[in-house]
Amino acid sequence: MGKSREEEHHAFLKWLLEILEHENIDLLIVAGDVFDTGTPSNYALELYYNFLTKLATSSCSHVIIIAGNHDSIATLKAPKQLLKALNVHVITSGDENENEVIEIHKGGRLEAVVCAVPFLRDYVVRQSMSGETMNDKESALTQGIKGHYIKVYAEAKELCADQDIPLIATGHLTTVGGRSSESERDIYIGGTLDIGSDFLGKYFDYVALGHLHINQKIGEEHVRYSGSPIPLSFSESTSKKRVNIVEFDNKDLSVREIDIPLYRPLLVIRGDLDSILSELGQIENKETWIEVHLSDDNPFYANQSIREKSEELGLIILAVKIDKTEASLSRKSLNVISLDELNPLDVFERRLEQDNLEDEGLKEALLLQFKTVVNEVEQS
Ligand SMILES: [Mn+2]
Repeated sequence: MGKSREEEHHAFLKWLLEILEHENIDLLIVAGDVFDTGTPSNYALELYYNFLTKLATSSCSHVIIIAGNHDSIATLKAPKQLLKALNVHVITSGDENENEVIEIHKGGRLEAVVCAVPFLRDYVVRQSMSGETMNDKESALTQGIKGHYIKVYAEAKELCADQDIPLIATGHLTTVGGRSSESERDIYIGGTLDIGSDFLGKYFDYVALGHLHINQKIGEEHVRYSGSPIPLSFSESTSKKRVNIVEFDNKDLSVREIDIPLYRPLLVIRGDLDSILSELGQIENKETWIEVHLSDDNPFYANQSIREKSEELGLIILAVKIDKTEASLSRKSLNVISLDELNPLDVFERRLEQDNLEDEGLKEALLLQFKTVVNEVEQS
């Protein structure tokens, strides 16, 4: 929506450094989607490197960063060797040439082994599809990903030998039972993953997951998403952002969720014109970013009044959306408010709608094709 999140990123990383010091953290895991785009801006790159440099001189002596579906492999990979000198392990693709099994030493002793599995792209999944332990009913995708985890688990197990140390895994995927916030992208096209805590949880003592934006545990205490550090859409405006602090006493685990201070609130308000105007009048924090969901008989007039009122009050409204039922009634007067609110898939769906296609199968095939193309563009 044309707004920078730079201040929020700064505030979060500053807070995170303090927490890492204060809690005496040995290992920081970042479970993917370091950047939102394959070509991050200069300020974002600078922030990333500055943060890692500061970490190198802190008490947190190990960092593991995996690539998510939004990250460009090339961008993360370029400084990989350099960062390794700072004890920062960056795992980008998980292909045959990349070692994902990382030993965590402290005071000369092996303290833990991490299977740092990144978002597995199609070509990597295909490499592990010949897994022998799978049953025929599972999709090839699920089989490939499970096969990959079993392979790294076996490697890690060998490193542990008979030592009683924690085995940790990472992952960047949607697991069965995970709650999404509607702003995450479908990452595997044309296939639903059948991977849950029963699978991941049985191999590993802790599983640090990324991709879903909501902090949550999946089925078991030791399979968790950290969630995103800042709300990434208005649908996340009421969910608390957190980091997970995981403590091991040999293999005994305890997890604490720590709230990340909210630098800039997001707020969704709903209703007709009168109720929205009165709610706007009560907003105290002028830094709040606001999204309005309008249900009003005269949305065009209401939209204008809301914009004028917010200007008068010095408030920042990022979007006024017409509630769906109202939208269909008033399609002629106010079709789409702003292209900023739509993602490419929304635009394509709207275009499809105009054609009134009767063949549902054709419609689905077109959608699937479109998603595949978008995915290819985003991953290139
Ligand atoms: Mn992701």
